[in-house]
Amino acid sequence: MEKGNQDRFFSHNQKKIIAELGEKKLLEALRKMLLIRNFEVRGESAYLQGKIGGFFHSYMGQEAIQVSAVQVFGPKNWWITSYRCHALALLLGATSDELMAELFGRITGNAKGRGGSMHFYTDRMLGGFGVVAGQIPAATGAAFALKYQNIKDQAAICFLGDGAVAQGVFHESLNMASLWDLPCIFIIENNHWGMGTAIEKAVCVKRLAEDKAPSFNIKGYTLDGMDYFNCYAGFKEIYQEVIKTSRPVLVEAITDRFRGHSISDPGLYRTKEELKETMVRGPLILLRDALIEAKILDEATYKEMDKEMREKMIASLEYADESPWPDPISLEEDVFAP
Ligand SMILES: Cc1ncc(C[n+]2csc(CCOP(=O)(O)OP(=O)(O)O)c2C)c(N)n1
Repeated sequence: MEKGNQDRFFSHNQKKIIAELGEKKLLEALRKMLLIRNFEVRGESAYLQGKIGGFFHSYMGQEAIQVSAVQVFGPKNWWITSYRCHALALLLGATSDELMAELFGRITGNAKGRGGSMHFYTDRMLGGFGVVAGQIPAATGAAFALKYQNIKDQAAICFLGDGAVAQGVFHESLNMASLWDLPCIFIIENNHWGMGTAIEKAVCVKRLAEDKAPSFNIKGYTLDGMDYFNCYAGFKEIYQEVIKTSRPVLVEAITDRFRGHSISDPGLYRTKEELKETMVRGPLILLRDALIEAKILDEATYKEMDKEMREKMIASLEYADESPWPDPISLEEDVFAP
């Protein structure tokens, strides 16, 4: 499949970013990626053992985007994403214990075991959304609230999949955000597939941000979503601009998911070779190799970091497994119905 758009990537200077960030922050970024990767791997295996029910959408392969975004923008903004929400919750301070317990449906879970995989949240994350594109107007509302309250050093950051771009509410929200000068950063994580539908069959333009943005009179950017450094550089410029101008922007981060749409998707619409090709250029490998080359990391330290995260996740699995189930008597609590 033609991936296109590479010629449009934001230009960045990796050496400059390495010097600017320094060893501590770079290793922290790698650690966060390993945290996410290990959470997904362990969650997936628990699912396959029948410990987890419902949906499970893995973020594996897309880690560079949200890791760099949270690092650049800082947690103190409004954040929102789709059902593919495990990583963002981890990055915004939810513990792997509470998230794993949520997947297990336990009372100690992030949403008391009621939400499951698609509905993680934190005090700054307005949720994972199960309805495709449902988070876009909510993010626009959060940006409106910032403007209304005259809060000038924050933005609303909205992640969405490429499949959400064809929804009407995407267009209504971006039109309104532009008309009203709302500080909203809309980030399309283009992993090329909406379930089993290729993006080329769903959206009529090639560059999702750069082709669409002019119709809303806003700026559009294309980032290499596999490359932490490219995302970091792009997000840095974008954030400064949004805070300065209070104008929305549209970003496309081109990436790949390493798993099917959800855990029950065998992914028959793409070949094993295609997947292998994309996995050798995965975000973890790219960042690991760059840090090794810069002499910030060695292979042994990387393995140690990975092991540390694996053990953390095994402890979270035990925590979840030993946690009590919600009492059925509480079933109607926190349910809002007219
Ligand atoms: C309004 C709506 N229509 C259809 C669905 C079923 N559905 C769930 S995920 C999905 C694909 C979305 O793909 P994309 O936006 O690219 O996100 P990705 O899963 O790739 O992260 C669809 C069609 C839904 N949840 N909501």
